[in-house]
Amino acid sequence: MAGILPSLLAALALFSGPVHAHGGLANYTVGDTWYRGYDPGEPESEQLGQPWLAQYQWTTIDPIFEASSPYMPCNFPGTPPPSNHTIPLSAGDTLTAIYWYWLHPVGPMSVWLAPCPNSDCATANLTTLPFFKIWEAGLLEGPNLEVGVWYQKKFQKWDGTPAEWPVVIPENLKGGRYIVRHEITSLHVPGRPQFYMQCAHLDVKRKDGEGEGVLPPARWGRLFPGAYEGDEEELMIDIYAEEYQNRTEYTVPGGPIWDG
Ligand SMILES: [Cu+2]
Repeated sequence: MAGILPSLLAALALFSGPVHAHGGLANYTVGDTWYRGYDPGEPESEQLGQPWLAQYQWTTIDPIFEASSPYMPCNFPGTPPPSNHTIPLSAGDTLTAIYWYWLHPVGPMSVWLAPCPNSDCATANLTTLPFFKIWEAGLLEGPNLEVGVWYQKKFQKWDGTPAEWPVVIPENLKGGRYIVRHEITSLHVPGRPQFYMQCAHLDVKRKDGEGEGVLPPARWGRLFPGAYEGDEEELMIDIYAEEYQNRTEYTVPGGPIWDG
């Protein structure tokens, strides 16, 4: 933990202001247990393959700008950890994603899961693997898109404490290995959405006596790229435009959530 905050601060200091300062998912917690993520500010050789690393590699805090990017699934370069490097938890548990100094206030956030074929997450082809959305949040309250309270704004912390994003893994989810994908989309630059995503391996157990659980029907599956057209209004919207000054509703793109 100790090394993560200073390196992120150093990275942020290279940029001129909030508009150009980015970030990402640094750690995960389940209960009191912390799972370190990949740190783009630290040497790759000290991280890839380490037994503690269950997150996919991301080498820059910069966003991906193209919804059609082949790195939309799990960021760039998206190098997977070994399949047996996982964050273990039970269906119904809360997985919390931790960020430091998340600076952007506007845009949707979502969490996705993909079951790993044959439990082998690391060899899965990320761009043909269907993900289903289990959580989403957009604009929580008005007065409009620009200055209203988005979940993204509520989530950010300016005092150096961790920004926590807790999400319940659906209680009825089938046990097994999954790729979990957290995405923050920032919309503060009109017509140029910024996609920030990180992935990790989950090993989902069933609670005693709760049965085998289920997967959502195939129609819930979305591909990355593919889940977004890239030109839909929800991504291209100019939050500062006169025509949206009374708008208090926002639809998170990518289809409905499945919560079991
Ligand atoms: Cu940024």
